[in-house]
Amino acid sequence: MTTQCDIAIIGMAVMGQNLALNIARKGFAVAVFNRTGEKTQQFITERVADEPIVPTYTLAELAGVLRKPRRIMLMVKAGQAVDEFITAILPHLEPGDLLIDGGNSFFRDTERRIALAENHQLLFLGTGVSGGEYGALHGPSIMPGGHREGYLLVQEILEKAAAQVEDGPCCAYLGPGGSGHFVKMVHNGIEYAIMQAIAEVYDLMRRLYALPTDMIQRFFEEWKESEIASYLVEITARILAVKDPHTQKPLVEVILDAAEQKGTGKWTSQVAFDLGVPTPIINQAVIARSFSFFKEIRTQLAPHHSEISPLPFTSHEAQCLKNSLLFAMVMAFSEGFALLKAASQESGYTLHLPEIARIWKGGCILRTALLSRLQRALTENAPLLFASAEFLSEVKTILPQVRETVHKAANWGIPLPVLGSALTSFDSWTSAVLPANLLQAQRDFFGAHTYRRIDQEGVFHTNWEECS
Ligand code: 2AM
Repeated sequence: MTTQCDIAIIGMAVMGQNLALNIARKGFAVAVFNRTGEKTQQFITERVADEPIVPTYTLAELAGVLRKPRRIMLMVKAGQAVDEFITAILPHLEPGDLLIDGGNSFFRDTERRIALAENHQLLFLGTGVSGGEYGALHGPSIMPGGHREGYLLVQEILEKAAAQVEDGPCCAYLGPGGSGHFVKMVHNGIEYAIMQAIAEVYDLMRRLYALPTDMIQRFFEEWKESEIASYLVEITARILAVKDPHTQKPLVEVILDAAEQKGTGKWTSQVAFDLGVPTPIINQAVIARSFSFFKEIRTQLAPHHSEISPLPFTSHEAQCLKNSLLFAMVMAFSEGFALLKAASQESGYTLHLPEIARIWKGGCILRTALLSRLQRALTENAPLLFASAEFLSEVKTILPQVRETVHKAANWGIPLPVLGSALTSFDSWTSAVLPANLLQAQRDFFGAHTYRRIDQEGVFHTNWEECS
C-alpha cells in the first residue's frame, strides 16, 4: 500500500463512519480501522463511493499507510476500549505521532492518557465531538484539549470538518490537559438541563392545560423561530409531529416515560460538587431522569397524586411557558459557564469562555440563537452570566411569569425539577441573606464546629447546652 493518508479513524460505529466520510469529503485521505473488520468492509461497500478512504485490517497496516507524524483519531466507546486501543497501537507509533480521543471520555481519564502519551513522546488530544450522527457527517462542534502542538497537526482537518458559522469554524483549541473533554462534559450537563426544561413545558401543556399533542406541537413550531430558537426546540417540534404507524397516535404518546443516561450529566454534577460550584439545575435534570426510571413505583403511588382539573390556556399562559423556557435556558447556560470558569481556575485550563460559546453556535446539540448573546454576555465579566447587562433586565422582566408557572405547577402537583431549580438558583444568587446563620448555629451546637459573626472578626463557639 503506497497511499499516504492524512489521518486515521479507529472505530467504525456510525459516528466514526460519518466523521471519516466528512473528513474525506473535505479532501483529506482517511485510513479507517475497526476491531471487527467486517464492519470496516461493510462501511466501504455500503457507504464509500469515491471518497479517499482506505480500509485497513491490522493496526500495523494502519500505521503503515499514514503520513508522518501520524494522526490517529479514536471514535470508540468511552472507557476500557480507549485504553485497549492505546495499548495496542503504541508499538506501531513513533515519537511525535498524535492520538486523538474523540469519544465521550471522562476528563480525568484523558489526563491519565496524556501522561501515558508523554511517556512515549506522543502527542494527545482529548476532543469532545457534539452533533450526533448528523453533525459528524455534516459538521459537528469539536472541542479539542491537550497538547497544543498536537492541535496544530490536525487544525486544518478538524476546522474544515467542523460546522461553520458566521464567525468561523465550530472548532478551537480549548486548553491543556482534559479541558476538551471537560468542556464537552459540561456541554452535556447543560444539554440535560435544557432537554428537561423543554420536557417540563410539554408536561405542563399536556397535564395542567390538557392540550392535545398537535396543539403543543404548534407552539414548539412557532418557538423554533423565536428568541429561544434552538436545535432542541426544533427537534421537539419535529418529534411531536410524528405519528405512530401502529396506533396513528403521536409517537411520543406511546414512548415509555423512563429516560436512560450514559453518565455525562452525572459527571458534571459530581465534578461541580467536588469544586463546590452550585449546579442545581443540572443536578435536578439528572435526578429527573432517575425518577423517571422508577416507572413501577410511580405507577403504584399514583393514586396519591391529587386530581388535576385542567386550567384555561390563553396567550398569557403560552407566553409564561415560553418565557419560563427562556429563563431556564439562560440559567442553565449561566450555571454551566460558572462551572467552566471555576474548573479553569482550579485546573489551569485557561478556558476562553466566549470562544466556547462561539464553537457551540453550530453543529452541536446546544446550538441556539441565544449563543451569540451569550458570547457577548461572557465578555462582560459579570459575576454570573444571567447577571450580565445582555440578560439581566430581560430576566427580571420575565421573572413574574416564571414564578406564576412554578406556582401553578406546585399547586397542582406537576413536578418542575429544572424550571423550579432555575428559579431557586436565581433567588439564591440574589439573596444577600440566606438562613445559613442557623445552619452554623446547629453545627456549632452538636459538633462545636464554630461560627463567624457579622459584627466581629474571629471564630466563635457557644456552649449551647448550657444557654438553651
Ligand atoms: P466493534 O465494532 O468491534 O464492536 C462503538 O461501540 C465502537 O467502539 C465500535 O467501533 C466498537 O467496535 C468499538 N469498541 C467497543 N468496545 C470495544 C473494545 N472493548 N475494544 C475495541 N473496540 C471496542
